[in-house]
Amino acid sequence: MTDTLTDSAPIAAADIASTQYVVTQERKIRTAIPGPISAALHERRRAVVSDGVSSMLPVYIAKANGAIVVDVDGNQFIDLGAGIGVTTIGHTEASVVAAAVEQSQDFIHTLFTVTPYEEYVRVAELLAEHTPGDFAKKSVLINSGAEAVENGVKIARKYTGRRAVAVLDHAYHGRTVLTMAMNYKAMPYATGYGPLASDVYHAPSSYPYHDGLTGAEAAVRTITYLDKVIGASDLACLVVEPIQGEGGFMVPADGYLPALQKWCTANGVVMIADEIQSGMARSGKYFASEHFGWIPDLVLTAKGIAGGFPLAAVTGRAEIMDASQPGGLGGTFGGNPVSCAAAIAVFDAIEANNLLGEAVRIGKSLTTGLTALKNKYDIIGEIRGHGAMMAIELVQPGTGDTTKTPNAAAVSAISTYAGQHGVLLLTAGTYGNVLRFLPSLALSDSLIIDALSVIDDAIAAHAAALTAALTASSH
Ligand code: PLZ
Repeated sequence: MTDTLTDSAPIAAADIASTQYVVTQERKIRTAIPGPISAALHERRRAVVSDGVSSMLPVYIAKANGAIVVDVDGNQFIDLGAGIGVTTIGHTEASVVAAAVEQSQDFIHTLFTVTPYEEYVRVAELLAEHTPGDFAKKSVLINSGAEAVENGVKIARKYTGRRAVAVLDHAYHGRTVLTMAMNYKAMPYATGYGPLASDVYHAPSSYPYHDGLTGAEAAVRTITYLDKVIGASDLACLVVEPIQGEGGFMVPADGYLPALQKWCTANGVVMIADEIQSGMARSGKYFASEHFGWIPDLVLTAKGIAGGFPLAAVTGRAEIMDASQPGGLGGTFGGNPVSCAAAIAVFDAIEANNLLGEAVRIGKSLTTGLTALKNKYDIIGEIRGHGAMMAIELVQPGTGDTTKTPNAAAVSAISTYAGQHGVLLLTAGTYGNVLRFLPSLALSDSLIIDALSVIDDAIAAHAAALTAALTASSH
C-alpha cells in the first residue's frame, strides 16, 4: 500500500518556513489532507477571498522544488500539474531564481513603451529563433495567456481588415471578455458573464478517439464550416491549440493542422497557434505544432515561458506583427524585466539540461505506466499526448471500444484520492472525464512510478466502492 510512505513525525510550521528546510524529491504525508494549518488558513481565506475563485486542493503551499510542493503542514506532494503547465523546468529552478534576483537588484520596472531594456529584446530574439518557421518574426510581450490571445486577435484583425474569429470545438483560450466567448465550455467560464463578444465562431475539431475521422476528413469538415458559416473574406483568424489543453488533451489526426494552415494561407486568414499550455519544451519539442508539421502564422506563449513569472507573447510573421500602428500594442506590465530575465534563464536551461529529451523520457515512462493501468482497468478508454503532456480519458466500464461514455465520477474520485495521498493530479475535458499529466520536466522516473502506484490504488478503491454500492442496492 502506498501509505507506507506516511511519515507521522509532526513538524513545526516554523521549520517548514525556515531556509534550512530541504525539499527532498519524495512524497511524504504527515497529516490529514488538508492539515490543521492549511485548514486554519482556509478559514481566513473564506472571509476575504471571492467564492468565485476555487482551489482544487486547499492545502496551502510553503515551499516547492523540482517536482515536489510542500504544504504548511509539511506534507510533500508529487506535482503532476506544475501550476497548470507553468513550472515546466521545475519549481524554484536555481538559474531562474538567480536571474530573477539579479534583475530585481538592477531594476524591476521601467515600462518598455516608456524606456526600453535589453531583456525584452533578448526574449523576442529567443522566441523568433525557437518558434516554428524559417522567416522573419517579431513579438509583443504581455502578461497572461488570455492577453496573448486578445493581442493575437487584434493583430490579425488589423492585418487582414476583417472581423471574424474562429476557434475549434473543445477549445480553451481564457477568462477575459473576448476569450470567454472563444471557449467551448460555458460553465464555469462564461455562464452569467454575458453578453459575450460577437463575431466568434466555433468550428468542428479533430478528436480521433470520438470522431474516427482522418486528418484530411476532419479538415474538410472544419473548412466547410469556416467557408459556409463565416465565409473566408470576413475571417480574420483561426485560433487553434495544437494539442487542446483544458478540453482534454485531444491530439488531432495527422495532416489536420497543416491542411487548415494551407486553407488559411490560400484565403488570407491568419492561423494562430495557442501554444500557451502545449509550448515551451513540454511536449518534447519546443512547440507542439512541430509534432504535426504545422508552421503557424502567429504563436501564442505564456505559462512555461518564464518559469512561473507572469509573461506571455505573441510571435509571428514580421509583416503581420508590423501591421499595427505604433502605440497600438502594449500594457503597463507587459514584458516585465524580472519576468524577461527569468524567461532567458528558462531558454538557457532547456538547452543546457536537455529538457526536450527529459520531456520525451517522461512521455515514455508515463505511457508505459499508463498502458499497464489501461490493461488492468477497463475504465481507461484512451491514453494520448506527447512528452510531459499526457492524459487518460475515462469511460464507463467496458465502453472504451463502443459508446465511450464519459466517466466524470471516476475522474473526480481518482483525483481526490490522489490528493489525499500526496499526488497533485489535474482533471480536464469537456465532459470532465480526463486526467491529465502535466508535470515539470524535473519529474524523475521513480516519482512517476510512485505517483502511478497511487493512481492504481485510487482506481482500485473507486472500483471497490462502486461494487459495494451495487451490492448494497441489490439487497
Ligand atoms: N490558452 C491553451 O491553457 C490557460 C487555465 C487556468 P491565462 N489554461 C489554464 C484557469 O482555470 O484559469 C490557457 C490555456 C490556453 C489560454 C489560456 C489562458 O491563459 O494565463 O490563464 O490567461
